[in-house]
Amino acid sequence: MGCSLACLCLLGCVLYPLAQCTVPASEFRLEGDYLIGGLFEIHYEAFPTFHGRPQTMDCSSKFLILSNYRRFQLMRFAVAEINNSTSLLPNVTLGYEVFDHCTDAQSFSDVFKLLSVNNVIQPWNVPNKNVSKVVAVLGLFSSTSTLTVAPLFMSDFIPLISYGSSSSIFSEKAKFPSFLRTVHSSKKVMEVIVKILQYFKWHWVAFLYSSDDYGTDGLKLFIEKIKDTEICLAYTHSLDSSHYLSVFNQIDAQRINLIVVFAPHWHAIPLVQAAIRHNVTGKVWIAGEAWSLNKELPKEKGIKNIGTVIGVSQPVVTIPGFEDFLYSVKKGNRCESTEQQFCNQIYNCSQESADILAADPSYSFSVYSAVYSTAHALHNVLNCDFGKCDNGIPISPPVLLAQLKKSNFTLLTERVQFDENGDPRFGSYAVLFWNQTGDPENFGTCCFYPSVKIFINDSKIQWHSKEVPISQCSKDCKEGYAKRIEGIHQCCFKCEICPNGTFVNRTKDPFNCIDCEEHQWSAAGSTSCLPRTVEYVAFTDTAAVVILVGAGLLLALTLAMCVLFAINYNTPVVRSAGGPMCFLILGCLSLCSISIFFFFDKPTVAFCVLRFLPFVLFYTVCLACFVVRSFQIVSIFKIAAKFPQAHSWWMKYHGQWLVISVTFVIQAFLIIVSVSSDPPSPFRDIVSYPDKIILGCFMNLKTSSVSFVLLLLLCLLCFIFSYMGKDLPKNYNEAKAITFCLLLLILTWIIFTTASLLYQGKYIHSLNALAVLSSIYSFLLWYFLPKCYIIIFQPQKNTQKYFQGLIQDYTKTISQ
Ligand SMILES: *[C@@H]1O[C@H](CO)[C@@H](O)[C@H](O)[C@H]1NC(C)=O
Ligand SMILES: *[C@@H]1O[C@H](CO)[C@@H](O)[C@H](O)[C@H]1NC(C)=O
Ligand SMILES: *[C@@H]1O[C@H](CO)[C@@H](O)[C@H](O)[C@H]1NC(C)=O
Ligand SMILES: *[C@@H]1O[C@H](CO)[C@@H](O)[C@H](O)[C@H]1NC(C)=O
Ligand SMILES: *[C@@H]1O[C@H](CO)[C@@H](O)[C@H](O)[C@H]1NC(C)=O
Ligand SMILES: *[C@@H]1O[C@H](CO)[C@@H](O)[C@H](O)[C@H]1NC(C)=O
Ligand SMILES: *[C@@H]1O[C@H](CO)[C@@H](O)[C@H](O)[C@H]1NC(C)=O
Ligand SMILES: *[C@@H]1O[C@H](CO)[C@@H](O)[C@H](O)[C@H]1NC(C)=O
Ligand SMILES: *[C@@H]1O[C@H](CO)[C@@H](O)[C@H](O)[C@H]1NC(C)=O
Ligand SMILES: *[C@@H]1O[C@H](CO)[C@@H](O)[C@H](O)[C@H]1NC(C)=O
Ligand SMILES: CC(=O)N[C@H]1CO[C@H](CO)[C@@H](O)[C@@H]1O
Repeated sequence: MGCSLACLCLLGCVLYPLAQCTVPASEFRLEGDYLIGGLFEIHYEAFPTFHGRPQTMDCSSKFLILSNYRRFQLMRFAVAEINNSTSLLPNVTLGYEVFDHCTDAQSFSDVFKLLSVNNVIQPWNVPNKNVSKVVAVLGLFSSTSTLTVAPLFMSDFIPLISYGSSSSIFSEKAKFPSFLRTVHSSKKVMEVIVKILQYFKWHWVAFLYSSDDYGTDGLKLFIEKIKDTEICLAYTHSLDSSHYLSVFNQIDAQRINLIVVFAPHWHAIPLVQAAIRHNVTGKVWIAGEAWSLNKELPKEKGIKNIGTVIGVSQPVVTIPGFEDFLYSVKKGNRCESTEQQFCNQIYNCSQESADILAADPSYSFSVYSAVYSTAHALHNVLNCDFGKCDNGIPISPPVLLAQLKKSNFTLLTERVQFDENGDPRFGSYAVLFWNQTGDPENFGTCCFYPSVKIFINDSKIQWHSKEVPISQCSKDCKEGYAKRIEGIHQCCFKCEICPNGTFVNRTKDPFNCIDCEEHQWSAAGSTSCLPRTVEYVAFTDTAAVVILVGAGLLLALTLAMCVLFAINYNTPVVRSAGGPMCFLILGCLSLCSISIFFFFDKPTVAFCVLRFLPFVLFYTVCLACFVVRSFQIVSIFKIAAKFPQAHSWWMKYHGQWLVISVTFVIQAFLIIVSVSSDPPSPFRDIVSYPDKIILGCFMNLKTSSVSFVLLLLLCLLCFIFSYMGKDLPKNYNEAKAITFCLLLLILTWIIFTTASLLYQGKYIHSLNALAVLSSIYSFLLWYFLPKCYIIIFQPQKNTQKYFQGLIQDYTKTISQ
């Protein structure tokens, strides 16, 4: 019986009309034309216990959070200031109705009180429905509490202005249409934290969070923000259990030096105290704004051992007049007796004003601006102008909400505005550390508008390790080394040197060695590619000049020989040398030399064609001439005697010219076919030297090989006929000279081929030109020059008689 009575009593406290709660002197209430509802977690049950039956919350017995009480006083101060003001809401008194909301999900009496009119909660569609005097509600601090009560206000579009719930979910206007806040979303805070981590190059990070909506949202956002950065989340753990030792052990085992603690202070403080107790040393702690401005923790004994604490917070704003207000309020304060209060509007006022002032000052401006936003919106709805308002008109919540969203006024130094999600479009963050004296000291700021920018001056900061601590899984690679990931984290890697021909750009992609482009090269371990030098032999090069002079001399020599031969055309030496054929050979040799001029400078298609075409074509003719010459010599002395018919046929049909012409036509045809099917083309040799590109010509050996086979065939025939005539009379023994020339020719090309196998530099093309030149010279010097010598210096040997004598000698030896 007693029990059920007690239960009824408690229930009554929740639901019963709350007449006896109106105690005028209470801090929690102020009568006014319009009321602002307030929900403050002055007391808080951080670790709820299990109840076997329904119970009302008696908040005053819970853990007192002085910083929240300070915020509550700040709201009262703001309202008093607005009431005092003659420009803002003139002749309108603003009141408030505040409740202590000390649990996340168990206390709703305060919410119902705010929603009800005359202690009745009215359905939406009642006609002439009585409008509540509560125009907007300020609250709450914790994201979880806000999440549980917000839907009740959202259904009627009653503006709910939070000064502390930063969970990102509240930006979703589809779910929270009448929610606004004067604190930045955790999204922004995470951005700041990640910027700090990046600034100090801390890449190996532990993230400890509270398992409530604030912490889990923070974790989600953190993972999202570090996705495209070099930061690795090495370890995460929620803080609801108190097995801190195992958490610290794991963090130590993974050699993590950086711990982000994203939790309300009632979770963070026990953690840090445990860290001190368990001798955790040498860490960098990143404090979210929920505990970075805590007053007691930085003064705790042994806090310096745990390392350096860095925090983010809204800048501490001194609200002018607040201190005086607090002292004046507390001086005249009589502590009301408990019986007179409505539940959860009790505060055991044993605290001194100084203690309250010294409490964590964070979120001051949030509370202050929230009250002022409401006042300004009300001001606009009531058409306040020239010192008076349309006083007394009922305010419909959606109208006020619309004005709230349009807020645009200056408060202290900030211009207060909201973005389309009801998030603040003002304010900044301060980056601070806990200094030697246990005070938070700023060393950076972070601006949000138009984009997140961080300014850090770390010269002030005193690190526990004297220099900037590092938190990395693997040491950063040296320049030119690429990271090879080991395991699942991109922060753990081996360093591998990038081989030559590749480079690594650590800012762009530290994991891959990227191949240099074709026209570039790099040594092993490079960070960029260097352009290759393009090499070719210019006309001005010494080698080119020497060879070109040689070619010029050759032409002059050929011309001189032609003239000499023409003058002595009818002498036996010239006739034995071939007579008219001499001029053909000399002509062809000079035409061959055209090729030489195209082995220099940058090759073009024309150059490549001309390098090869004149030489092959006209050298074929030369060789054909020599074949014919040596054949004729042999045939005169050997075949004519045995096969007189064949000889006369040969003479009759000008067999020699026929052979030469046919060879010429065949070679010309072969060359035309090969050039037209796949013309020789300029070619950049990028293989032979890593740092050079050699310009040359590419010749398709498949199609042009027939031409060369023909040349070889002619050489071979030449050899055969020369060999057959090796014992002929001395003056007619051109065969020996031809053989020598051929040997020289073959030797030249063997030397060239060997050289080109060993050396691929730019001078290989000069060598090629030299080989061509030498091929031409070999005939000129060893075949024609001796004849010139005889013509000029031994005219006695250049007589019919002398020749006949030799032939007679020969016939004698044969017949012997
Ligand atoms: C309100 O005005 C009175 C008298 O002008 C002054 O004493 C009081 O400090 C003011 N209160 C605030 C909060 O400004
Ligand atoms: C102030 O409001 C009251 C009623 O709320 C009204 O009687 C009084 O005339 C108003 N004073 C001015 C200056 O508007
Ligand atoms: C509004 O309040 C008055 C008394 O304050 C009451 O008589 C009336 O019934 C209420 N209207 C509604 C719709 O609840
Ligand atoms: C911490 O260190 C102190 C002395 O440095 C030692 O007395 C204490 O036992 C240590 N505590 C733990 C939990 O290791
Ligand atoms: C207020 O708190 C003090 C100690 O902090 C305690 O002794 C006192 O009983 C409390 N009073 C009430 C009414 O709870
Ligand atoms: C806010 O007010 C200022 C000054 O009154 C004005 O310049 C600015 O355009 C306003 N901004 C918006 C978004 O209305
Ligand atoms: C710590 O910071 C406070 C406030 O920023 C400053 O007044 C104090 O001089 C600093 N202490 C040291 C040792 O730098
Ligand atoms: C950083 O702060 C130091 C003093 O703490 C000051 O001397 C220095 O000029 C500052 N550097 C910048 C870039 O602001
Ligand atoms: C580049 O590396 C390859 C393979 O290791 C090696 O054969 C070559 O000599 C190197 N070139 C240079 C220029 O170091
Ligand atoms: C690396 O990449 C970045 C971004 O693309 C570029 O700005 C930088 O110049 C590159 N560094 C080198 C050495 O190529
Ligand atoms: C002008 C006016 O009404 N000022 C009142 C504002 O509210 C405070 C109480 O918080 C009163 O003391 C002022 O008289």
